[in-house]
Amino acid sequence: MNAFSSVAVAITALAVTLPASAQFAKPEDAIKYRKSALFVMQQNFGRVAAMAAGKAPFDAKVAAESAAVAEYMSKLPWAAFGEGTEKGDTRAKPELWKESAKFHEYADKMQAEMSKLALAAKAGNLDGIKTAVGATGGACKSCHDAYRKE
Ligand code: ASC
Repeated sequence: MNAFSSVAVAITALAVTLPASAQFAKPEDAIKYRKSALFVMQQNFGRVAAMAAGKAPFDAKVAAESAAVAEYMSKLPWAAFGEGTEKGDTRAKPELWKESAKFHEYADKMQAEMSKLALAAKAGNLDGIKTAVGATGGACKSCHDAYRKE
């Protein structure tokens, strides 16, 4: 590996691990952070989902931008589900902290589906967007069914 690629790898590692190592001053801040990230993600996903469902006119540029934002936001909530953040203004079930590996599998699955959606939207492919919206929504739902209180 040459000097340039080691620096590139180091920068990439930093960019990838930064959110995961995020620290919060208070548990309330972590809860607010993850809910905020999920809210911004949902608003952007929802805009694309409405187009996929024919409830909003298809605008390829808006879909691509919204899906890109949703994809980025999908990376952020997980660092804020640390120990000590299970109590407070949250609908997360306590099981989430006991089944951390399973929870992170759901989170990874959702991110993977959201990335496919961002790709389809970037390509301006409405059929691809429809498929990816279905898969992404399904990933959201299965985790909610497991770990979110009503
Ligand atoms: C959304 C949203 C969810 C998912 C889920 C899909 O827009 O807020 O929780 O999609 O409803 O089934």
